[in-house]
Amino acid sequence: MQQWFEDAKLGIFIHYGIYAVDGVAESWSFYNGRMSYEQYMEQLEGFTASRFNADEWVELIEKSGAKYAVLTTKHHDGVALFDTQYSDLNVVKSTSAGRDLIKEYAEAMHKKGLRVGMYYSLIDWSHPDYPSVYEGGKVPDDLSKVNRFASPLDGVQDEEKWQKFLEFNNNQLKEVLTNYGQVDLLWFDGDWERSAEQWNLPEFKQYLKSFNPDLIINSRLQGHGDYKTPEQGLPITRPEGPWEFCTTINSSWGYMPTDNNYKTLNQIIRMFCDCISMGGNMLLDIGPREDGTIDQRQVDILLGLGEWIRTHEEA
Ligand code: FUL
Repeated sequence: MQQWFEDAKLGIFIHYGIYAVDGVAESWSFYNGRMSYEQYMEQLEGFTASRFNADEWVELIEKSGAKYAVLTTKHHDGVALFDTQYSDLNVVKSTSAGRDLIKEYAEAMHKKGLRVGMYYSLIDWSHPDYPSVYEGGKVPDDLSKVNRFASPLDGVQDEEKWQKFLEFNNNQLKEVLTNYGQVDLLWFDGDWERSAEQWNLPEFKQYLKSFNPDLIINSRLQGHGDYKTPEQGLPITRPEGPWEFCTTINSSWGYMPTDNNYKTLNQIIRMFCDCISMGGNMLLDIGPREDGTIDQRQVDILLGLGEWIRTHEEA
């Protein structure tokens, strides 16, 4: 494990995407039938990033005391925040934002000397070659019939399509890992829908590391990652090996104005202490609004945590 990660203690997770337009759950809102896929995708029209300023984000990240950040380059909905030649479903081509937000983020992070993390969902519920929920271009009426978390998806998988989908992931990941300067960490998600064999592991991991041998990869890779990623709840006993605990500030990963279930600064500080005293890093999530601004309550938590860290570092 790279020393920088062991020393970091705090990272900021950022779930930014079209789901912030209506303030609904990232990807899951259509997957779970809360809204139709078509309705969900209408949010593309409302996504502007009109006040997105990567330097301001990074200044906040730095002030929080974090040494790295992880930004959603593409969630399970398949909408990329970067300029990808492999799908038009990206904010440059399909929203009025018309900008490569990952480029601006990476540049701003590099300028400040912070470590750059990229979240990438292995599953893509919009991709025609990904036969899960969106098989045949339609969300099935009865979602319970869809094999959601089991793997492999026997009978649903067309081998030729699957190979095409893996190639698509490889191509997009090459873009993420080579178009934006050094990427220090890759944060996968969604591995649960397929087996290690189907994700072509361990070759897939070797492929990723060929772009940067120092690249750190999280554990959501069917056991082939570099560190463990417990989510929303701190482990009771110290996990073996490097690990990182990810958590939301309220109860949502993305921007959800109706979610007022905010943790207090004291609760966040307490979680942070528990986490680092067991040798972990904390990856604290924020969910910016569609225009790129951040709710003041989230800003205040980050600033408060940073102040606490600085005071206690000196003590
Ligand atoms: C989960 C995802 O399904 C959530 O939407 C979120 O991105 C969280 C960090 O990981 O597995």
